[in-house]
Amino acid sequence: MNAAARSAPLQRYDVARIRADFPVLSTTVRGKRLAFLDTAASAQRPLAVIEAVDRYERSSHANVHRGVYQLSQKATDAFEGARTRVQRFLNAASERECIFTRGTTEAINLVAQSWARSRLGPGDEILITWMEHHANIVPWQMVCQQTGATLKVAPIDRNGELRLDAFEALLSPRTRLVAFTLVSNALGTVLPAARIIAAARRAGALVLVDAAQAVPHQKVDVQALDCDFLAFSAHKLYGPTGIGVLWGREAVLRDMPPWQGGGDMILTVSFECTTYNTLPYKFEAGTPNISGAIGLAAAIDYLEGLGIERVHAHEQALLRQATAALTAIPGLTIVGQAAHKAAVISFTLDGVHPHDLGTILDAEGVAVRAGHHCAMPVMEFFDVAATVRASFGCYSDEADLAQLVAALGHAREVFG
Ligand code: 7TS
Repeated sequence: MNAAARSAPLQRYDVARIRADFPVLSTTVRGKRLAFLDTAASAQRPLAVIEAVDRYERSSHANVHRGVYQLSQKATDAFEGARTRVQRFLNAASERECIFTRGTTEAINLVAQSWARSRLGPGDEILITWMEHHANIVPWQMVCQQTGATLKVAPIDRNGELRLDAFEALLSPRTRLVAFTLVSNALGTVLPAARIIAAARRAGALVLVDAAQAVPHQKVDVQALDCDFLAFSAHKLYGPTGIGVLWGREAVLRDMPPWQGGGDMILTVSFECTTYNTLPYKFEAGTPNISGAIGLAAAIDYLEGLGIERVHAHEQALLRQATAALTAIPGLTIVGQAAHKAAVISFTLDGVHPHDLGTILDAEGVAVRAGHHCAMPVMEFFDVAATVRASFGCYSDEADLAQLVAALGHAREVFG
């Protein structure tokens, strides 16, 4: 085979072949083809992930870090191999910086309860944006109550963009932490991370990046970003539920107290004095989600095998088509019109409650999310109770979009 022929399959994004990797996509819903447009809530899993977990469960399971016997060593190698895979995925300086958590939510709570709770007090400020998922709001509210620190919120505009001028004006020497989402789950907005982080640094604040909606769509490099913490969940990245990652800069993590006590996070325990384990184990109390970590590593392999840039280009093409098609529907309003968006479209349809619309779409085999998307302040800002949200992934195709548009036409007929 010559070089051109070898590289040929890489040139073409074969969405039909990719769809075949996801067993659920060939199932039907109420006798209709499934148009799965809720990837932002949780992505479907490819066979590569399902089989990696299955292989582990069948042949390699034992508790990790404890056994002297071969099976336990095999499980430990697989688990720690998954950590190394995460380290390369994020371009982290070391595996010690990659902590397994239950997901993004737990990762952010870890930073709130370990870093923030042990350091902040009255007069200190945490700055977030109006676009955050509840997971990047509530843990900060809780720690502000515990410490007397203050939560500040940078406003957005009618397009769903962060108002950078207002954000920068809210920064001051009192700002100890800036926590923001790289991509809004409710609006699709891609935030200007470089500018936000540079401004936070000038103010002397640490930076936490919520990358839950970013890692499936764009290359995320923690060293290039120059942040201090970054969180994501495997299940939005074509991996299993119940597993995610907190990446933290080693020098910062080293000085943080543990937040949960138990097995694995200790070196020695006596009733007089307990000493804590080194990184990353200091933050991983109890038996971890071993099969989840293995599934996550397989999901990273899968996505990188497709090429994140190529997935991104495919999703952006679909987003452009979807934006044009939905804009043409009378009475439909797209909520969130930022210049840079990930493959998420939130919308409302005049005269139809989003929940009713979601139910009608479901009857047509179209799976979308209807609700506040755990971003109630965003709904309040746009003065809507809820939206319908269609979101795309590597396997989404034009047939999904056509099915959505046809179902929306049907909904308009039903509601006159
Ligand atoms: N941050 C963002 C930006 C999110 O989109 C989500 C989940 C989370 C944090 C929390 O992630 P978890 O895995 O810990 O739950 N977002 C959504 C969503 O948009 N629909 O369902 C879950």
